[in-house]
Amino acid sequence: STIGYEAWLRYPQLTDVLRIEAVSRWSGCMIVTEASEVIATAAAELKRGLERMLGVTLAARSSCDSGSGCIAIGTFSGGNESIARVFGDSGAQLDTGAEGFAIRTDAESGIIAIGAEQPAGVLYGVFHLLRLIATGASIDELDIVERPVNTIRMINQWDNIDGSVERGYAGQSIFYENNTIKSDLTRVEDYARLLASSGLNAIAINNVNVHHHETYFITERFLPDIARIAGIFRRYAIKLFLSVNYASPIETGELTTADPLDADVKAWWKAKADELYKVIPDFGGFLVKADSENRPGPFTYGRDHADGSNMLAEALLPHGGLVIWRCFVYNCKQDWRDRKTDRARAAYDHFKPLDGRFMDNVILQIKNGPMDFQVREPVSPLFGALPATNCMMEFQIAQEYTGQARHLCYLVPQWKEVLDFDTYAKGEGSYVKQVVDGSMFGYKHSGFAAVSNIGDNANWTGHPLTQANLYGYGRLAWNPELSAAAIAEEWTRLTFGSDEHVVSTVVSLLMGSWSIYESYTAPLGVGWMVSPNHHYGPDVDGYEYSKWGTYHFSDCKGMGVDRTLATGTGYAGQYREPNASIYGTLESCPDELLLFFHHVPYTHVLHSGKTVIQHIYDTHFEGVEQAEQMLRSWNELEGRIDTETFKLAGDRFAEQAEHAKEWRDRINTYYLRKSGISDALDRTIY
Ligand code: GCW
Repeated sequence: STIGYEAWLRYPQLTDVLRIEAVSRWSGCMIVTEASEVIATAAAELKRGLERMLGVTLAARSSCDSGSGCIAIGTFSGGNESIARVFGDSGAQLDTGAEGFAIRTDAESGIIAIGAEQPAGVLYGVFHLLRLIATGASIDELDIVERPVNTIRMINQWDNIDGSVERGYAGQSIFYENNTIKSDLTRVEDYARLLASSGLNAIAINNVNVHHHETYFITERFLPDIARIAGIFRRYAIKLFLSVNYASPIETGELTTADPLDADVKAWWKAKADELYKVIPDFGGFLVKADSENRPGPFTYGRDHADGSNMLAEALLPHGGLVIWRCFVYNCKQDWRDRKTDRARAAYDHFKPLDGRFMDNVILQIKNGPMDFQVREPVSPLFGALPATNCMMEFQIAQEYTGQARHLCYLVPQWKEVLDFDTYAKGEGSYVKQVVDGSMFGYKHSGFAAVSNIGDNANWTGHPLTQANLYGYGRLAWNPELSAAAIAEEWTRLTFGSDEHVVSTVVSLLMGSWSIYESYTAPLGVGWMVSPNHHYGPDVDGYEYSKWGTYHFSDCKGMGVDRTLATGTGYAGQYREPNASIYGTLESCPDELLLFFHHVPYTHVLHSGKTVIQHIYDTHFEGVEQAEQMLRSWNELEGRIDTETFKLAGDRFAEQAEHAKEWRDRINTYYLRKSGISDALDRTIY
């Protein structure tokens, strides 16, 4: 079936007669005069969406004599008379920017006009109008101006050429198989539609861990095929980026060094850039994971991240390309006996001293937290600490540590908390969202990136409801002010239609899911406790004596990581005041992050009034009950949504409820044994 495949672009036929009439009144024809690729895409999308919702054929005309009840799309200066009539000279003054749009219902001329400065804006405007219609909004009096808050709104694929997807939980790659680029790229095109419709405009199509074969993506061996992929995304106004291997000159056997200050290395990358832009003139640039988790980088040559990234940036500069350089740099061969080294500190310690040394076309991509996409982490202290360096956010949609595609964990509320975090970089009210949208420090380039959660599963994401994370990410990158609940509702209506019982149930399932997942997994911000390597399921000590810098330090008296300045690793001191003191002081540290910042006895009393140990027991029992409740709520929707989706999600909710028990029992038993303190409510702990 195509239901999951079409995701939020199903546009089911409207059923309410009045509603059909109200929309049909404006759907006499489509007026489109421009021939650009992206406008052609916009026209095709409008036609398809409206035809599906109304069950009629939408004729495309270059002008409309009847002059009434039509939708006109085009750029302000593109020669579409209807656009000119509705927006007049004001079009250019609407300040829609390079990617924004205006939509206006003009009663006088009987036209709904979607106008923009550039074709991309027209495409976003079309998707916006379709969204309004599909979610039941009136279109009789529209007067909308929208422009994206963030200029880079990017997806990172962690896909490998052998067809596997690193941290992918929804099947194999849609791009690659058997060490080649797929010949049939239909799914890539359908993916481009999903991305563009949620507002995204950039994609890096290969894993940041660039292995041997993928190193050749930037050579003639693969470039013709990469150009095909770029061509598909171009039609949806999405720019293509590639992850590159820092040691490419060596790996390809052409040079013996990758030293960024070496003249031959510089020349190699310059020639590479020239070659690339010949084939893909609008190529976005490079995404780089260097000196991180055993990937090569400038450290080998005694150079730093500024030397390394600037060398690549110089090669791309004449072509307008960007270098997106990741800050996920830490010692992954730590000795657990070494209590001084703190992985949480690493990104700040590496990059803060380099502020101001990066070229204008370099952007640092910083993970939302200092560790690695845990269910709960503080916000990375690098946000706000780099006034003279372009920065962007990295989120992970894939749910590597948050139940993968098997547990429901709607992450938009978590991302919102990160974006709304006050860094105090310029005094109170200096939010992370203003750092990454570039406005706080006047960055030249900035925005959002996130690791995708899609694969070749029929419904893209495995779990039918985690499509909401992909959609929500795009919407939030467009406008971080949208609320998590509003995005959830929008997604639900687009996906499941307007049955109010379905809408309210699905929205509350989504909205409750992050907190439920947190309750039965690692407590109070301490993180990890997952099975090593694959990261699914509980293993309290799985990472306790490992080299990865991921510890909870539980003993018979207490648990947690002392990251205070006074007695711990000093990580808390990387924040500006008052955050440094709030986190660094036991009394003021928020409960949910307590064990990230402090080592406390099990009998420590939280702000909630409970002891740490009782909190652990209570949340784990409650978390399981809530997971079971999710399954029951879902089951009440039987008959109200298609049977396939109903069954697929139902199976996942059942698995989640079962697996939550495994989490509960492992963690509760572990801490009962460690602490010797029994549950005040005397429930079963093994
Ligand atoms: O989250 C961790 C993952 C790795 C990943 C790495 C990174 C791509 O476990 O699989 O590698 O982060 O972000 O580079």
